[in-house]
Amino acid sequence: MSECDCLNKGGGKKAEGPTYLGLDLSTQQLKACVVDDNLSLIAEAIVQYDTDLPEFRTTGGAHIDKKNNAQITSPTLMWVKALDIVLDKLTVAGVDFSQIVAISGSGQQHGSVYWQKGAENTLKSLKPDKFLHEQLAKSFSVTDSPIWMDSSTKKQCDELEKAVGGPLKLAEITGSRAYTRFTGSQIAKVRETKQEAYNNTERISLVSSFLCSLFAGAVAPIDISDGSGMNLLDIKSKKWNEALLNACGPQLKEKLGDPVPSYNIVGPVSSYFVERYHFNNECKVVACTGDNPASLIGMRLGEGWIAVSLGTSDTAFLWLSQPQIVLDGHVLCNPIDENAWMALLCFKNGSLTRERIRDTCADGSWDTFNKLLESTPRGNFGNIGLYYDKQEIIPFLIGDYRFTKTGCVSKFNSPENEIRAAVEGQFIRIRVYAEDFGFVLNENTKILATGGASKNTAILQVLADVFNAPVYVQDAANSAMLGAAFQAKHGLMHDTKTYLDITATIPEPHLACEPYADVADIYTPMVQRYRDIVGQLTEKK
Ligand code: ADP
Ligand code: XUL
Repeated sequence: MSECDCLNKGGGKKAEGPTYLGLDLSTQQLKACVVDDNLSLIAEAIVQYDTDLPEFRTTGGAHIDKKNNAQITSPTLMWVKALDIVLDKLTVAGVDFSQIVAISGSGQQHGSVYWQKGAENTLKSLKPDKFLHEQLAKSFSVTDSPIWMDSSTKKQCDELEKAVGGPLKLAEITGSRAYTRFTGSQIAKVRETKQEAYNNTERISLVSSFLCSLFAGAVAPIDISDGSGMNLLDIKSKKWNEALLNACGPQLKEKLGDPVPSYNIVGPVSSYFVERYHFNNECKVVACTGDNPASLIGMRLGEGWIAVSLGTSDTAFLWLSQPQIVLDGHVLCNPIDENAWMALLCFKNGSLTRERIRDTCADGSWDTFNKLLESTPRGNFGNIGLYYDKQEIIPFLIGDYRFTKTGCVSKFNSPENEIRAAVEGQFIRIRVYAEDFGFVLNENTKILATGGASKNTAILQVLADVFNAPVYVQDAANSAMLGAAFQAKHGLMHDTKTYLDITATIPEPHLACEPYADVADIYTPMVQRYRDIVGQLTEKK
């Protein structure tokens, strides 16, 4: 059975009371789930873009420009078509849409959608007897949305930093220095390179607020948490920064609309969904947010916990009670509590790089990959590998780099050395930047893992060893999708119940791996060697 056929994974459970719909419009797939009033999963469906929508010819959900491989986009209409399909899959799974009282969603962060003039009218008058994708085919002034993998906006980043007095100042205002994938520089590039399209754009959405707009039947506001991934929002006042807006494009404030708290109710579900899928017309649409903020909602992180998401990107994040100013990493507004923030580190070369090493060293099989990984000792005889298929965010490097104890080599002795070097290198990288950010790693640290690779215990064992901390997992590996469903309930109940009350019913995470006793002796020096290697490599550039 393919992943896409795994419908109604809750075993066809029927909910008695109200239910909540959560979606995650991620890089490689659109996932949707329905949870009951206790937040237990009752149905789930997935649309994998590459295989379920082959007509868009994506690889890993994206198009890499042939002439400029820093330019990476996804067809906006593919996401619309994916929503048509995922809702049909939920229907086949027996979901009763009339029981759903609230909907929310999460989206890959930073990507942008350009609504053509007149698109909002189309959204408001959708015909229930037609698919969304048929009706919205001409609604986008830029048909290929720039996504978070893009790194083609260096020039616009420099201009943004200049507009407010340098990288540190930009980080102080927006929580991040200028990053190429952040939406401000992406919008500035569209304005410069596709002027007519920019002028024909009535509204600009993030991927999350775009998903929300489809359900709301009107262009939905951007929430403050995903909005903090744009280099445009003041993360303390929660308002757009005028100087930064002006640096990116004319009338940008009108095109973006005012940002809202992440748990905000945007409005009732559009009549399209009431008539086509029999949603209740009282069903509310709650603002959608970024996938990392949504994961924070789905993971219910307590004190001492660090979340590590092993998806298309590898990310690490935690709850922050105060914003701090950092150059490597991001501070975002918190999606649950308006008086808190979250720390985020993102590494572009996550699962797709592990897949590349699996394909070259383990015949494309995770089982073989795991056997080879487990057959090598912790520390890998001193071999360290850095594998950056795409321009990495931190460290700013691209390419493969292999080091034995004695120096740089072009190849390791065996596939198992290469596999362990790749996995250890990825987790040492997360540890180094987490420590630099100020994440405290001590005997109380616990890691909560999520994302596609978190079902792989051999990989999680390396994570536990490198961090010298136990790794836990939740029953469902997709915390962003679940977090969106939880946010639907949180948004609906926000005036009367706290997030902690609402999520009190979710099961505690369970222990997946504990670190071996010898790991501090092995990895403390390796972390230092990695720092030295990165120092040398980045200095050379
Ligand atoms: P996204 O970031 O698009 O939401 P996911 O979190 O769903 O992605 O992760 C997708 C990735 O999960 C795939 O690219 C795949 O490499 C990885 N994955 C799936 N199963 C395994 C496994 N058993 N071992 C390691 N990685 C896996
Ligand atoms: C976070 C980031 C990625 C995307 C896609 O800053 O760029 O994690 O959200 O998952």
